Amino acid sequence: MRKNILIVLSVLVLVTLTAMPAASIGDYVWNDVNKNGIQDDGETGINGVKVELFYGSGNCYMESNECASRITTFGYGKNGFYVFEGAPQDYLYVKFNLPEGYVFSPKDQGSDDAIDSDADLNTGLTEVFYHGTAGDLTRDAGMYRAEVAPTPAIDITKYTNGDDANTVPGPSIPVGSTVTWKYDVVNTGNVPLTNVRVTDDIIGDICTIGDLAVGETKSCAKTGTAVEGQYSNIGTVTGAYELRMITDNDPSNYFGTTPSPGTGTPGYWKNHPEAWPVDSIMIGGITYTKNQAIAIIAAPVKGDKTYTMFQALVSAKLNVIIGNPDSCIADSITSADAWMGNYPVGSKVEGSSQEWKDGEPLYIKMDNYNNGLLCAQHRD
Ligand SMILES: [Ca+2]
Ligand SMILES: [Ca+2]
Ligand SMILES: [Ca+2]
Ligand SMILES: [Ca+2]
Repeated sequence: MRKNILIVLSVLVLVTLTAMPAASIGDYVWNDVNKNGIQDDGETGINGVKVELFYGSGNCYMESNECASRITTFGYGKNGFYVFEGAPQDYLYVKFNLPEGYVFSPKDQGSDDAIDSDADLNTGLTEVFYHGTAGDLTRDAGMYRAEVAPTPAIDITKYTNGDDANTVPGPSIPVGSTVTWKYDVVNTGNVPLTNVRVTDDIIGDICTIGDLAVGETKSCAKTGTAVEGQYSNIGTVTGAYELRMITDNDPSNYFGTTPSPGTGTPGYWKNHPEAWPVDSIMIGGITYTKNQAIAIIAAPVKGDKTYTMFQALVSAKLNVIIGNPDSCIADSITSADAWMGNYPVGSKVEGSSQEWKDGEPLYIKMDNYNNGLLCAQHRD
């Protein structure tokens, strides 16, 4: 009950107020701006607060088979109003449910129960009181917005070509192509920040953002040219709240790759002598000139598998020499070289022989490699 109720009553709501049923319990939840627990002039009601009524036993007061509750609203000339009409004559208490972000005012301040707060600071419960026939509109709750401690915080996410890429190796990027680093900065605290700027441990200054409001995001970007191998850099943001400095950092990575030239088959190496990276090649411990090797590749096989193995091995070796990855084929090349050491070109190994049973798996592996089916793509 507000202390200026008489003024209100006399001016506006005489008729409605006097119509309030007897034996009502109410009636007010207010914004106690000065936090003193007293309903002062100028302090206004808070609508939308849930209020419940209980018996002293702890059982709720029932209406229509449900626990009775009210939501504070405008009524009888004021906001923050609630009333339980026709409440029972019994020992009762009221529960005020604190809205998010509010705290209760101190209870039972001063000597006038009509203008104080009655909610327990922790539970929101009034004390148990006996409710007679007269009604009781002194069951009020003061509350105010809780002060939140300033918590400056900032977050940076750094991307390489759109990839957060926090762990190595990160995306593969062809050497010489453009790399774009993006730095997203968010004010994740509850206070605005000043002097926000972004640097990079490799590139240096990235940008000056300046002021950054709570929840605001700003982005900066920088471009460069991809270099070979593993590249890692870390973006760092700094900002200030009053005299406090805050910072965050985030890495990203890429791996600069040189595109492999692609593999060729025996047919390719036979028809493109200009593409050979060497003038001679050693097969099975014997050195062949380029022309000799091409002549052997071109020669009819006539059922002699040594020619088949020779073609595949020369091609595989050339494909590795020109820069194709060899992790999948190096062992097979070594074994095929040893096989050719035992069975040189022209030694007439037949397809049905044990020798070819030993050699054929090596041949198949190299043939797949030369056709771009293993760890290197075909040159086409
Ligand atoms: Ca007050
Ligand atoms: Ca009181
Ligand atoms: Ca009161
Ligand atoms: Ca990152």
